[in-house]
Amino acid sequence: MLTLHYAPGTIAAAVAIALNEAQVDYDRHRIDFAKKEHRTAAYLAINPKGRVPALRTRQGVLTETAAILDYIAAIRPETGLVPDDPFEAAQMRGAMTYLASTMHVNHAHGGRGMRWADEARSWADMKQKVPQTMAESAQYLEDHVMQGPYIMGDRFTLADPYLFVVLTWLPGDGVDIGNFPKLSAFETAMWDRPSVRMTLSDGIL
Ligand SMILES: N[C@@H](CCC(=O)N[C@@H](CS)C(=O)NCC(=O)O)C(=O)O
Repeated sequence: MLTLHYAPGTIAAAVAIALNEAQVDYDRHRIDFAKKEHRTAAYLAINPKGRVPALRTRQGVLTETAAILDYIAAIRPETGLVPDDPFEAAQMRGAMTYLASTMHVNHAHGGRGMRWADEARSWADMKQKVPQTMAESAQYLEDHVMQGPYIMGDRFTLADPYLFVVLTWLPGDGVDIGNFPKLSAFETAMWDRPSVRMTLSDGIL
């Protein structure tokens, strides 16, 4: 049985949605950020980076959202969560890599400034920039990535739960998703998916 280590509202929700989409049963282990459970020796033994998600498998622990999503698609190939065409599969992974390396990092500048600087005034400066960088990322996705209705057009892929969770952060980051019609329609449609509803009722979103 797989075990997902998650904290509510984090990018771990993308993994939960993908597991639900693929109909993979899994155990849920909540990590309480408020109690700094992610910094305890017990959790650092699971993920030395002190982050979520982490997915325990029979072979060991996987970390990094994009890699975990790829694993889920690989153990359930029949769900078709990765496009068959190599070019399209790479386009999908390009979107996921952008979310991981750029947009998630923009978001983290709002509350995790201590990763990059020691002075409180530097954290405040980084936080102030978040509405701009998140809006710029959303505009890039709207104009160049989102084919609609899903990222890869009609086909639901691994990149969709990833993007969806990042979009749920926009209001808190001071960005109005209404300025991005394709992303907005996508987010609305995603809330109706049973996989998303289950993730919400499980308290993971
Ligand atoms: N590159 C990692 C980033 C994971 C990450 O930063 N997760 C955040 C929650 S969204 C976290 O665990 N933050 C805790 C911390 O920074 O202390 C991934 O994509 O899985």
